Amino acid sequence: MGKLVLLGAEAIGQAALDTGISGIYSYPGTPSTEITEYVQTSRQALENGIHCSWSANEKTALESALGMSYAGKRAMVCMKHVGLNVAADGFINAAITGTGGGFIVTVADDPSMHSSQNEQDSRFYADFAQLPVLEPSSQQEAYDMVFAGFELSEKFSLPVMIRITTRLSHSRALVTTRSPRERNPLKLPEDPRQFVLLPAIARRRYRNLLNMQDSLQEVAFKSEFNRLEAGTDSSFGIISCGLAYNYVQENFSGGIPYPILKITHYPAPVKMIKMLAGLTSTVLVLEEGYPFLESKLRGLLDDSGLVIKGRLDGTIPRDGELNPDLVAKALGLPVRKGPDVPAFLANRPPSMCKGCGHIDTYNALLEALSGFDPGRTFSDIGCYTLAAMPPFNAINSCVDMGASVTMAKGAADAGLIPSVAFIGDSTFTHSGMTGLLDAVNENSPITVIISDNETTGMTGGQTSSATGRIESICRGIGVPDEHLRVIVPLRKNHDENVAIIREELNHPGISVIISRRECIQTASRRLKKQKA
Ligand SMILES: Cc1ncc(C[n+]2csc(CCOP(=O)(O)OP(=O)(O)O)c2C)c(N)n1
Ligand code: SF4
Repeated sequence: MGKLVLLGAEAIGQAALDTGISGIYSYPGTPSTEITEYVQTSRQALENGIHCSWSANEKTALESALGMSYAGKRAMVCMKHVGLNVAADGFINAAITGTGGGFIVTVADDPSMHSSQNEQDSRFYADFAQLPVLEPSSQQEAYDMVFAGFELSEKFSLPVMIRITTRLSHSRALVTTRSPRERNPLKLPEDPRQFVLLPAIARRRYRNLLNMQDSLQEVAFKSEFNRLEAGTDSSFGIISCGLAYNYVQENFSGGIPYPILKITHYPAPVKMIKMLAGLTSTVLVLEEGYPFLESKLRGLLDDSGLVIKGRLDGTIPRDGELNPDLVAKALGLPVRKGPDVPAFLANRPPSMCKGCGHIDTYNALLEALSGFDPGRTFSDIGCYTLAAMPPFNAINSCVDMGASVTMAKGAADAGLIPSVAFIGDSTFTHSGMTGLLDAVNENSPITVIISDNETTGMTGGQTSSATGRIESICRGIGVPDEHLRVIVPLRKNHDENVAIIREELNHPGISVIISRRECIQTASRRLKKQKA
């Protein structure tokens, strides 16, 4: 036992180590990145040979962790919420195969989209897959839930989701840790065909999953994490999910007067919800993300005469992050005003770093495109997406990772020729490569610019899967040598780079231009390390 001050994300990383994981698999994405970074810099992980390098994307990460679980070992996969869209195929099907060693899928949601393209709520995925979810209300619970999650996973041989959100992931608290547990030995499934989802086996396994649902309900009802507190004033009741419990506590320093049902372990325990409904006539549902539970309750309790308040009736805004002030308003309490935010901390629009290679690449691209009508540059997701802003105004789409290449292809198929895809090296190996194969197979008249800064810059400079191998990957996919060009994005090369890009824009088939210069932030960290 020890005490550590940890971010929520770090508490999960430390707990994963203490519960005896053999591997953590991840693709970076805010607000989940710090879990894996914590493990990567941990002596405990190093000494125990815990696998913790970055995967190419969330799907490969999830499947690798599932393979480790198949082999009997405890494994965790971590990702941001949109990463689960990428990994969804494996996630849903892992609920049907079941697992071997404990298997936790940690997903970090980002309500209010602080650094994301949407604010989807991962609880829906777990509900869809019919899997349990643990949603911590504090850093301590985040730590404890990793232990509980592995126990639950090993008891039912099912994946368990841990859902966190930005605020919990990125805030610190004192966490009491436990003594590390032994790692599991290698152990293969007793039924050698358990993981073979041929229809006859899948049907049997799916019935098995369905048959477990009542027991999962019962376990959630008895869970140490779900609690019904009676309160003294039953004029209304509260259901708080995850972190919202913390926000309610913040509003009542002398104890919560209303009956409150704290739900941090799903499936939401129906018996407890009915018990709360028996205590009051109005229920306020506080949850981070979508009105997941609230919409379920409306179906469940519509004929009970119970008034249900929450995000669906406007008591809480339908979108955006929850906070103590919104909870205070919903409870009819005065909002306590804190000190004003100093001007130097005020929000600043994000922009690319001065001297970044993406800037030189865009400058060359914009000049090369000057003879064409605008509206033909499909971007991907990375630091280079910031070229959507002035003074560049250089890109016309950014939808999901990998979409630049395939959207450029689709637009070219429609007759928008040339179309340009602008993608970073990490995003290219995440999910741009397969789109390039489609474009190569049809020799689509698109120019793909891979702006290779040899790192995953936007999420803090994690290693990129194919550093040093982008040319050979493109060749392997079938990009012809004469249209596979490499440029160095420096001001002194501007004219030469414009000429090369222009040549390839005028080529009526597939071309790839790799624009390579190391991210200056990564370079300066590397040089500092070398000096130390
Ligand atoms: C599915 C998904 N996973 C992760 C992220 C988080 N994310 C945003 S950009 C990015 C990678 C950017 O790397 P790269 O394409 O090399 O560009 P750079 O930022 O280095 O310029 C990641 C991991 C995301 N937005 N979507
Ligand atoms: S972090 Fe690196 S890639 Fe991102 S804007 Fe700064 S220099 Fe460019």
